[in-house]
Amino acid sequence: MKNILTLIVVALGAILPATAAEQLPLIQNVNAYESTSLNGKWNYIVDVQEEGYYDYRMNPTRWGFFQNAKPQKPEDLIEYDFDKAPTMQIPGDWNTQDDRLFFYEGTVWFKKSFSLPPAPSIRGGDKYLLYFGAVNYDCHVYVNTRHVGHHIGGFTAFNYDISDLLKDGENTVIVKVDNKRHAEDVPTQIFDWWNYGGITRDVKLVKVTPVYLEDYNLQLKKADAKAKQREITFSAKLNKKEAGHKVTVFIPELKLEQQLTTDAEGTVSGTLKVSAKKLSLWCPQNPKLYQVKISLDTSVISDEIGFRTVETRDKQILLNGQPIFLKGISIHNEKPNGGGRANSAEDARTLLSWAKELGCNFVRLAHYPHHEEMVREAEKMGILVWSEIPLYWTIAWKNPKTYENAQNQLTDMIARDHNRANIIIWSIANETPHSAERDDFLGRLATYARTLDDTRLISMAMEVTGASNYVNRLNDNMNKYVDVVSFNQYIGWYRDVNDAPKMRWEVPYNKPVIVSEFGGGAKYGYHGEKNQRWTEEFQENLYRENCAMLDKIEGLAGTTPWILKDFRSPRRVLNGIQDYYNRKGLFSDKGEKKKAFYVLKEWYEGK
Ligand code: GCB
Repeated sequence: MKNILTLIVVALGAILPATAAEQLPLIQNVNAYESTSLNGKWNYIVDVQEEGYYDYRMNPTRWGFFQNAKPQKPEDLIEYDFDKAPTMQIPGDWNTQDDRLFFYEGTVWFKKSFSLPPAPSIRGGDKYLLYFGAVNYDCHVYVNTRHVGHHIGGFTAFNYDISDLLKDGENTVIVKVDNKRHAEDVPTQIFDWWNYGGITRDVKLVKVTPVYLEDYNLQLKKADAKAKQREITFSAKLNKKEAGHKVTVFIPELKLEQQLTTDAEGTVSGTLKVSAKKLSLWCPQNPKLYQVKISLDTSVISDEIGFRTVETRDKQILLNGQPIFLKGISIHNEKPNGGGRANSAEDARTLLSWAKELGCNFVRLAHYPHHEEMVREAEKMGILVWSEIPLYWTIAWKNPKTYENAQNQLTDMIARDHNRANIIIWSIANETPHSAERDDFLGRLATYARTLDDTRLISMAMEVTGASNYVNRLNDNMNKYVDVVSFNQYIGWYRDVNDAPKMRWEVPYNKPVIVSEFGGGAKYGYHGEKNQRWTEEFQENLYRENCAMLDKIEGLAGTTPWILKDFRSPRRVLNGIQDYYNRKGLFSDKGEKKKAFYVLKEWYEGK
């Protein structure tokens, strides 16, 4: 019997590439570690029929492209060669780097070779994590021909321990990336943004000690306005369940320090007490970040962390105990000039400086987690953030795998950013059609989100369905799960703008309200009467009417109009006007301001 089993295992092993490494929970604050960047030119092979993965009977082939094979003898037949393949810049989407791939949705293989400096340290006991900021959508990762892991989800970071696969001299990473859309995926088959494929965020090899800080969390506890003393909770978790490691948290500027020792779970938790007078709270007018040093045994990492509280009171959102109106704008993670995935701090600074110019203190990073730099730069600039997962429109509510996928993406979004003071809202969905299955799915997700983070607010972009005449009454069973009731509305675009003054909005829940979208399209430089669709004047008038209408909503705590900049969408096909851009931006795709920009700016100045 044992022999038969062994035979089966060996036979399977010959067909399927065995996974040789482990996907680990995401390391907190990856930038704090010594690392080798694997950004730059990667060779790529477009593989329309997945020839490099399946054999001609559609079974995974052991001779796949991950073998990076080379002919050994003159007669050898190998029908691919990464070293002769073209290169593209990583991070980067493939759609804007190769004209042939503009509309392409399918599989592309990528290859990068690197040497480790200095190779002997591999044997010195350090661990090496292969980290990807994001790969859209489904990828298989191979190191030196061995399968390292399979990751699903286009906007979240992940890392593998590849220490045992590295060798002296040249090492090779090969990634099979597939961005085909499927009904059971998150997002699903249709969505109003470009399905940019590829390795769209940074790739690096991160050096860590065998036992390292997998996660840590610092949060300011809510307190009474008159409290003389404030408390910062601190917790941390090692990658190993080992007791007896020394963890110290130190905030030099506040002269706060606490030494802790890990328990059998490899975790620590403590509380730092600081006088309220000494602590400068993070807020848009004062985006104060403190240097925080965390040491584990003999190694130290550092982070910049802000302290603030966020909560709701009836229909108000309170930041540091004070009501705040969220003057926001929605943003896609696209380059400021033209299309293409944004993937640098510079892109982030440009987009966010436009939001600042508009008078914003808040941005909705739609419709998926953005590049980490977007959040970090916003935090430095004093801009609050709504962060969301791509649970958009008609999700396969009954499919357990879809739920698992959504939950994983939510976990990874929160794992990366839970120490960012500027993130105040986790959003779990956008414009989802009502049904019992949807309520069950989203209810579970919201409850789960709270178990991961009970310090922030939970919301989702709802819709007002079944408006009768001019009365729009929000009716969504998800109201009990969210802290903030948000909804999208398009009076003036999908409904007559002249209805705006007559509209009444009723939100029958004692919770703050955010209008998470409103807007309409205009082509920059196209002028006409205010009733002429696609003109800047049409959009300008639409904004005027909407701002006046929104002022009448009871409990309005903020807005994030749709959208900062024109963005690529395959659904927007009108020649001469849209040309595959959704034109609802206040800035054109080239960064030119449309007239409506000034209407919103003026409205925000009065708030
Ligand atoms: C919406 C969606 C957003 C679209 C927008 C539009 O409601 O949430 O993703 O791009 O409408 O332009 O229609």
